[in-house]
Amino acid sequence: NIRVNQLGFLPQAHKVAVLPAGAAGEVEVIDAASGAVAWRGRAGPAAVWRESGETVMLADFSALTRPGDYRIRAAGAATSEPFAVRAGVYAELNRAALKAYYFNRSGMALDAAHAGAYARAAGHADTRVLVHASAASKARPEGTVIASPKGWYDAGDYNKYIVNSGISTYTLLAAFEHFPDYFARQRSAIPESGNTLPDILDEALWNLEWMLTMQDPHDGGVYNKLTNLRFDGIVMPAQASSEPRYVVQKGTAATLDFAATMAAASRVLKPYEQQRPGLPAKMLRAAEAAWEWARANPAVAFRNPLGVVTGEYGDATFEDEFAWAAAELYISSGKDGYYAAMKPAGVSATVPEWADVRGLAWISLAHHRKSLSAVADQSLIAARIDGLAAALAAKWRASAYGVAMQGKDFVWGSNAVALNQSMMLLQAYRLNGKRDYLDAAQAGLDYVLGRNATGYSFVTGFGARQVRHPHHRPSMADQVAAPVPGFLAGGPHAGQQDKGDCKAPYPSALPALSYIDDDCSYASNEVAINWNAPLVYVSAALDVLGGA
Ligand code: G3I
Ligand code: 9MR
Repeated sequence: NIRVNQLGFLPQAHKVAVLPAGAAGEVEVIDAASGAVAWRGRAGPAAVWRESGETVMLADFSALTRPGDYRIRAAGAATSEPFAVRAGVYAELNRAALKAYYFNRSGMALDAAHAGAYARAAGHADTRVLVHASAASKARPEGTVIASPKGWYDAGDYNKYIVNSGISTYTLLAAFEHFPDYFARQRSAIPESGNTLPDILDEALWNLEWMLTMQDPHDGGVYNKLTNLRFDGIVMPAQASSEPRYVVQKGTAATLDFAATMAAASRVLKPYEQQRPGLPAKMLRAAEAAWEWARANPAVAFRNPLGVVTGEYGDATFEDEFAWAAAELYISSGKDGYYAAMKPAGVSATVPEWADVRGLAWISLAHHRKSLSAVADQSLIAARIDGLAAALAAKWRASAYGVAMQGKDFVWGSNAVALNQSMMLLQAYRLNGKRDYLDAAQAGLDYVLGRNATGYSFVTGFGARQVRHPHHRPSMADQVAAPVPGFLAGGPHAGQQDKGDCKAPYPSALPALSYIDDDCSYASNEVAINWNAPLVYVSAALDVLGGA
């Protein structure tokens, strides 16, 4: 079958479809309603995509810039799903991807006015959470009751994890920091939409306020997670177990991710000081206290304590978290000591993920480069950003599928790898305007919206062949047929690490095909806040930058 981004493209975008090798080289883009030929051209040479075992050809129809609804056809293949060409083509996607965070709010009832068919009662108020034995201290012995309300559920489960909250919340803040006008207009119809803050900041605040409660005020350290001892059943939040929830062990990664996120938030919220008096300063103080704790406790790895079996987000290397926290503290506090503490010459740039956040440091430094103090090495910042983008663009250029995704990228949550690759490419495009970087970033969004080996559009509610059965407790337990919209499914996962639990068979052992649209497949079809965040970023960025 012909694979194409099922949502579509801005008029000036790079536009590519993937054709099976059996199709004719002659390709037509036709008007979806009238069938009139809008573009005619030839596909490129056939090549094998090792990741899916397919032999395919690429058709580049970028020359088609006239707005409309289209399909692609070629003899020997089924006509493609429909897609649009128009300005602002990602606005609805972006709105829904942001709204997904509202749908995953802990401790809040979702009313019909904002949630429609997905209205539900509140769950997990978390106003009486216990300090777990693993987190006990003199000031807060085991069993101490603390309040830790709000925040987003991490994913398809109902726990709240600081490590994953850090990268997710930061990515939303960065989206706003980079594209403030776009998000000043973007309305996600949340209860706070009527106030004077942009919705994306109101949404981020819901989680930031929770994160603040996860810091021990006595020493600045941050608990790894707020969790049940075991995962809740497949029930709605209000029906979840009434067993106690716990904050567990403090750790270096959680504390530094907290420091970085709070430092960034203090800066992004500064202009809104009047709406939240004292909050930006409080966040910066919290960030500095966390930093000090991590300096004194530089290698506290987190492993699930005995009896706790929920998500671990265990990470035993901390250079990247130190670098990211130092960079954010440097930018937000203006203190040169933090730049030195980052040891930037030894920090490479990589595609961000929850366990590797060094790329986020470079994103922030690059965005703020013009206002950094003299200690910052401007050419190093540019070289790191461009170096990573050049490497990704080289893979994209060499790929039979026209994507940067390759074998080792098909991890648990691979769709977010594709989008985080795009996010890094976009940083380079913003820096130096090299067109290839914009086009390679576009390919990452195309990939999750249908130009992939499964043929699915991986965002619930979007695309002609969309994911229908994500591993997401509310989507599974509510009585609504369609899943909660705006969520990105995890995507193909070569490790297939849910095989023992999920009865549905994987269709293939190949990485790019290791995906099942079945709600039992938590390793390929769960949703998660850290996967949706680059979707928010990239859809906004392409709507803004791709319009030129
Ligand atoms: O670090 C090792 C590496 O050394 C090894 O070579 C490789 C090969 O398997 O595995 C690497 O570890 C992987 C780890 O992620 C770090 O990337 C694990 O296999 C893999 O199982 C693990 O997956 C994580 C998964 O939880 C299981 O812990 C995902 O990244 C993470 O996104 C996912 O997050 C879950 C939360 O725990 C709970 N809430 C839902 C959320 C989404 O599914
Ligand atoms: O539902 C859980 C999901 O959110 C996690 O990401 C996943 C991996 O930690 O685990 C899921 O829970 C499963 C558990 O690990 C094993 N028994 C089946 C559970 C799913 O229903």
